[in-house]
Amino acid sequence: MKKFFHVSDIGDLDAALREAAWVKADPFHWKSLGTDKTAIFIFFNSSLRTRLSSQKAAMNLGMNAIVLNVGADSWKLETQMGVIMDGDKPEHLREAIPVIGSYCDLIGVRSFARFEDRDFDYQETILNQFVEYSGKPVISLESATVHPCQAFADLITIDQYKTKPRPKVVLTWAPHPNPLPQAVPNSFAEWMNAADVDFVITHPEGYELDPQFVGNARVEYDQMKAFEGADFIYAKSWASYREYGKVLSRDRAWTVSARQMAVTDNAYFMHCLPVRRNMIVSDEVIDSPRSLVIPEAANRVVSAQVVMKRMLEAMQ
Ligand code: AN0
Ligand code: CP
Repeated sequence: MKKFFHVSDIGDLDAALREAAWVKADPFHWKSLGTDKTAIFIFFNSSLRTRLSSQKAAMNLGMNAIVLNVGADSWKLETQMGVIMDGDKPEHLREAIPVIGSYCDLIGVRSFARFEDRDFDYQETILNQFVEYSGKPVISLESATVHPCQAFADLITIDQYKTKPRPKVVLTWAPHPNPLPQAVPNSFAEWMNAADVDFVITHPEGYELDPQFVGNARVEYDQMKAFEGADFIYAKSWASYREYGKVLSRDRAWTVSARQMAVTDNAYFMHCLPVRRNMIVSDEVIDSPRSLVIPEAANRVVSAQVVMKRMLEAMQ
């Protein structure tokens, strides 16, 4: 595996889920795989789970893990090609990437959508430069359009808690004061479309995701209707794709509460975190025994470890 962006990069999902169960049961089994290998994790944006779970997964595999917060710990990096560098950024990605590549065996990068130019974001301009110039395998730790380590952890969680062979899974938009990236819902949709689940997406008009991620999923604009009989509710806020980067609604009727959960089939509640309580989800729902947010976050170590394990195996 030279890069991990999309569900197609992991291959057969049943095999990936079997491997995840094995990694979860015996995390230190592959401790010698990473001996004398180094992972570097580059963060252009804040993180709690991704940086800690990536480091933990690398350590479980016996690797050395180095984290760099761009700007805070390093020079500010210019990312646009062909610019006159007379501003506040002393170094260009074009040099920084091969330098980083020369110090490690695999690279993880967090670089959120900027919402300035949809094409720049949707072409994954930054991450693709890492792929092109580092010479090392690259993992998206949430890039402009995808968050595959999250979606894989979400699938592992659903697989772990499902009580039906084909559960109903609903992705619902929820309100938030700020415009948030589409990476989490894009990847969740991509992975659910590839998995054996009955998948429904619900959001207000104007929040349609990029069709390449929606695929054949059912889109239902009536949130209560979408929730009927659901086994898993996955909440997330995102900014508009059509009116790129805009917040079109802050309607708190979309906040997931006991009212909507009542029409589900006693559904589990999921969210990738960080979550704003009583904006995305009511205290009552997130604090209920049906909330999976903590085990879901714990599975981030498992998904990251399966991905890095496969990358290390390919180097042998
Ligand atoms: C980010 C997002 O919505 O993409 C990270 C989520 C994992 N969330 C925030 O910026 C609050
Ligand atoms: N879910 C997730 O990626 O969280 P962080 O932004 O804290 O890494």
